[in-house]
Amino acid sequence: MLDQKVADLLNEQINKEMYSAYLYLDFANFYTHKGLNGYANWYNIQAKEEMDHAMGILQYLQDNDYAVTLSTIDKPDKELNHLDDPLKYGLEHEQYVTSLIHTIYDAAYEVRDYRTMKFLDWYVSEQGEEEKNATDLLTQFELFGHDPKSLYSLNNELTQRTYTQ
Ligand code: OFO
Repeated sequence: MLDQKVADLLNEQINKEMYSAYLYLDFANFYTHKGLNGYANWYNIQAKEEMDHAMGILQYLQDNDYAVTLSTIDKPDKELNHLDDPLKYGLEHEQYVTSLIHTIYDAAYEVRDYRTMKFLDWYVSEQGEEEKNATDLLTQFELFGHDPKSLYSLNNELTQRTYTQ
């Protein structure tokens, strides 16, 4: 039986991961309209990964006999004007999600819920990777993105990303 507080936090996290997917779809949509299909591809795949994260938590709660409740997903509220806006917001968002995962981990640790801590280990590592990817995307854009030829190459590189579940 999962601790109520830990389980409730995990349940809320499903919504946060779904929101992340929605936010990244919004970023992909922005880049599609700007003609940058590589950046759009990157964020479309990112959105799918976020859905996977949500489904992983949903499954974990179901496997532990918790009655999941789904709630409204907020509208993505970032105003996107400049080409690097999604990159900046994306990094901020990943840092925020890392703090959410750590809060759940803390709650699990407090009640010695080793099963949930082990389950969350994957999410802790994943957040490390996601923050690194978001930082790299932003750094590369800041270094090269203001020159059209370099932006063309950066965008092309990002078309190569494929989705693996
Ligand atoms: Fe779910 O990893 Fe990003 O937010």
